[in-house]
Amino acid sequence: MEDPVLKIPEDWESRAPEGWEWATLWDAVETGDHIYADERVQQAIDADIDPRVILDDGLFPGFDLQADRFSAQVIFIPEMLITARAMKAGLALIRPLLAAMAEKPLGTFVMGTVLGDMHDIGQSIVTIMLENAGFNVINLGTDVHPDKFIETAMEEKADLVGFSALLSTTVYYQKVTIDEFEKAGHRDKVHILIGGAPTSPEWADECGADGWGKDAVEAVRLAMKLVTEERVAWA
Ligand code: B12
Repeated sequence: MEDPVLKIPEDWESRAPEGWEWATLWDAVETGDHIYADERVQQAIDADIDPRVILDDGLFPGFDLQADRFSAQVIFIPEMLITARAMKAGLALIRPLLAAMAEKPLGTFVMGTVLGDMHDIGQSIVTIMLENAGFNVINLGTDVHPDKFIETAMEEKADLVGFSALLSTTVYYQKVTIDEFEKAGHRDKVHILIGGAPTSPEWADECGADGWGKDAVEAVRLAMKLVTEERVAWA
């Protein structure tokens, strides 16, 4: 199988101070060196580089390279896991900065990856972007049971909930979780968004979600629109 190549973002040189280099961070994410990834992201923050640029130009190239290799079965779970760990080290530093840029609380969003699914990079990025847009996000992590989504939505009087799924075997739990909200009598109290690579607008309709986001930008756009739409209030 052909080995995928590093995709360098367009205009990346002009989005960082002169003389700045990203190649060592690309290598660190690619090889899973989370200690260096953490150090280099901190240096980028200290150099006043916009956190969104750090994400796109600094972290994604090495991650995408490995993700393509994983899909092409050039690398396997252990290598992908250490790359994900390095990516998450960088995300953890960026998250509070983007959240601090938010202007006002727009609403409460409960986010998680559905039951049986351990993929969390995509939903973490959606979380970061929602926080940056002004949402208070409670992220329940991965492998989240429908009851946990319902319990948290109730406790937090959530405006929106989001279910991420990356496996064709776990997208089914997006529907199960929506059905559970219905059975519990809470479906009309929250707007429900779904996302993840194997999902689609058609699936969102079929499983009874209020919207589907192909990426974090779309997720934010939808959340901002839906939060203004009427719902039954939590008791
Ligand atoms: C990283 C990864 C892993 C890592 C996960 C680490 C982690 N902490 O997340 C590890 C190594 C653990 C892993 C394990 C497995 N994986 Co995996 N994995 C991937 C990989 C390479 C990248 C996924 C990713 O992070 N993408 C990057 C993010 C940014 O994109 P995203 O998740 O799509 O999210 C964006 C949008 O979808 C959207 N979005 C996401 N969530 C939400 C939620 C809402 C509400 C909204 C609105 C939007 C939204 O916005 C996000 C940001 O833009 C993909 C292949 C690929 N290239 O995508 C395979 C892939 C998903 N895995 C796959 C498989 C098969 C597995 C395993 C079953 C492998 C195995 N044999 O055990 C296990 C399953 C474990 C489990 N039970 O979950 C398959 C799934 C095939 C399928 N259709 O079912 C894929 C497609 C690879 C492949 N081609 O074979 N995996």
